[in-house]
Amino acid sequence: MMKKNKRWENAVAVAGVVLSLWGAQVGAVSVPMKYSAIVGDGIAGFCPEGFDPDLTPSIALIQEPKALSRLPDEWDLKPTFELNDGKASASLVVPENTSLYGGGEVTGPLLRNGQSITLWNTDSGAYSVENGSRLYQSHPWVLGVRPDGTAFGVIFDSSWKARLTTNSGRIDFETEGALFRVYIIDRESPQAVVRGLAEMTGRMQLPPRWALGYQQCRFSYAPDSKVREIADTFREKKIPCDVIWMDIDYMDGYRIFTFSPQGFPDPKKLNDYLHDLDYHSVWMIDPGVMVDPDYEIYKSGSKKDVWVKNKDGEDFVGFAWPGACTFPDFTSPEVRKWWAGLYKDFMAQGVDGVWNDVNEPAVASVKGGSMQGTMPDDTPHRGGGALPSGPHLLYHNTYGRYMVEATHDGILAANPKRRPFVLSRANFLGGQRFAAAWTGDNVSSWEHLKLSVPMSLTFGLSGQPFSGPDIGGFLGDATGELWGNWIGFGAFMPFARGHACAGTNQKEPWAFGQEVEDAARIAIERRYRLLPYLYTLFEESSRTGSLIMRPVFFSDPADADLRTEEEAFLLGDDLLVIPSWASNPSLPKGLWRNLSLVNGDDGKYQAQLKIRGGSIIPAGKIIQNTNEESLDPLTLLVCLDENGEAAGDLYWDSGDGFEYQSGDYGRWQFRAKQVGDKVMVKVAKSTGRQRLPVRATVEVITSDGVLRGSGSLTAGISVAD
Ligand code: MIG
Repeated sequence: MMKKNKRWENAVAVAGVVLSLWGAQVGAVSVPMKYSAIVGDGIAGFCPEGFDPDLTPSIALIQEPKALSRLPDEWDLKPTFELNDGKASASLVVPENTSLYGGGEVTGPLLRNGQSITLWNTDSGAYSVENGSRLYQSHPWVLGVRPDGTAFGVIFDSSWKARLTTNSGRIDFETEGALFRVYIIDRESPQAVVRGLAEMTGRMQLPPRWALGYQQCRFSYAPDSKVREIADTFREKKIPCDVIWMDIDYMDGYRIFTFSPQGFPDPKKLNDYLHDLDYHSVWMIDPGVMVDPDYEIYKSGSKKDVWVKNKDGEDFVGFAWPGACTFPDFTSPEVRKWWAGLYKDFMAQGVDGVWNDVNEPAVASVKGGSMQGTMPDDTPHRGGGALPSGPHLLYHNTYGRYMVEATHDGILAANPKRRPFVLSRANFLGGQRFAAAWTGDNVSSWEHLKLSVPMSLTFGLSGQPFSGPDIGGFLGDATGELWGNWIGFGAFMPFARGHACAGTNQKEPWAFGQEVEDAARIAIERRYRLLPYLYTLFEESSRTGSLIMRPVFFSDPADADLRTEEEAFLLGDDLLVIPSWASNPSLPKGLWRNLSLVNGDDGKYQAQLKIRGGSIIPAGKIIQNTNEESLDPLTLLVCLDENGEAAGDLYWDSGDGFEYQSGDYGRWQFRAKQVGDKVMVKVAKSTGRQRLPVRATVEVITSDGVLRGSGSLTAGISVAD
């Protein structure tokens, strides 16, 4: 079970100061390449002499790559390796005028040239919007786009604490640990490189459709009557909403997997209430387990010996919400199994999804101290399975990632016929396979509102397509002006949840008066009308690794003017979102037409939407939640290109479960063509067992208005000009 490995102790020393694996070397020593090879389509692997997988296991990759062929002579992107006082680093010289992106969860600009960040998952509330703030997740990955629009990406396959510097002309990845391997993807476009990253590190799984709806959270809605009141109010006010979130105050003294006897005496009943109103519920679980000899989870974990130990071999005890806590050592497969098993009874209360928080892990070392700290660097982790034992300095950045793998496995085992939904604050490159991401404790400020666009874009460019901010801002009071403007574009982000910290003002859509309430309703209705398009994008992402929210430069990677655009963004390829506050967005060339989805969606808070010439966007009707029938009627929004043609796709299935994997889905390709003064729209191709709804409406968006027609798509719908 437990993989015996003494060598990590050397690695601690590497990480420390004194010893070096390389003898008494001091200063920088270059390390020769041991081998390099093509390991995939346009993907090369590089391994330095002296690399040892027991010191730097590969964690980001879904499997050990296989050498397929020799590296061709014309392959020009080759990293060099170095040891500096025993600490490994890699550098890559990149072509002049390359635009650099990625690095995972970062503040600062979308374009990463001239930026440097430390990869060390950190609880960092009210983080600075300037580059350099430490955040909750680590992605040792850089995307480069050359002037001609061709692109490459670099995976630094190490989870050791590291510094990633993306200067124009040169990328440096300096770790505090042992040697590691590097993978470089070199392909024709940034889109193809991002798909390559997914081939290497895995894809987001298709979420249940309810997770695409609008979601409402607060730290905390408590007691349960407050939760019911919030749920009732959305329905009364006819503001669409799918999910209500339970933050830590539902617990009994912050003991995970328990419910407060006063505030939440009957969680099953509360979940039933929510389900009856067509909501789903997500409940928080933190990693820290209260040291309490009478507490079942603590007793069970102690009996199974699951806790992280300090270097003297005693249970590591740190302070978190419940006070003194022990922490599961998620590097061990046995511990993950134990953790997964805890979800059976929990999910049986009618819980639909799980939110794993403070899993950097955020640990205060002294009672009452701040939560900024974590475990000491030399805290040992036991590993097991494919993982060697190793120090916290190696495993810190993956604590949340192994936690959410176990959570995911647990909720899937508890409800094998439903798709798991997990949201995690901490994670690591590749962790998109197990959990969605939100951008942590932002602030109700204009700076944070603006930052949320490049943050989510960068998440996507780093392999995590399913992300979003706390809409409206978490910390501090929000004004109606801010909240209205935030929901105006936040409604188009992959993960759309409003949240607020304890002690701040109420931040529900109706908390700021009628004008903002009406604006919020319209913004959220627009999201729900786009559900067929959004779901199609999620399905494509789960299959190919493509992005949902995309940077504007994806529309033309060779257009230098678009490389820094971080106000406007794309949803898929066909919809451009220009937030109300965008001051001077660089927009793609070509034909884009204004798109209206809901009456009154041209108000001051609303993002401007534009549909791409040549595209067909499938839309549904306004619904209050995703349990409702969306596709009857289906609306095809058509914008013809210069040749009078357009095309688009729709994917649809039951919205949960796995039947879609055995053919219970529908995928349709639509084509539109102008013939004389008529536009003919029809299904060009379909696969899967599901049938299209009988009724469909076509809206052709032209320079002088919208032309409408309806009928059956299988027969074809003709719209007269
Ligand atoms: O120490 O659970 O980022 O979303 O509301 C703070 C309470 C703990 C941090 C999360 C935030 C959540 C809060 N949590």
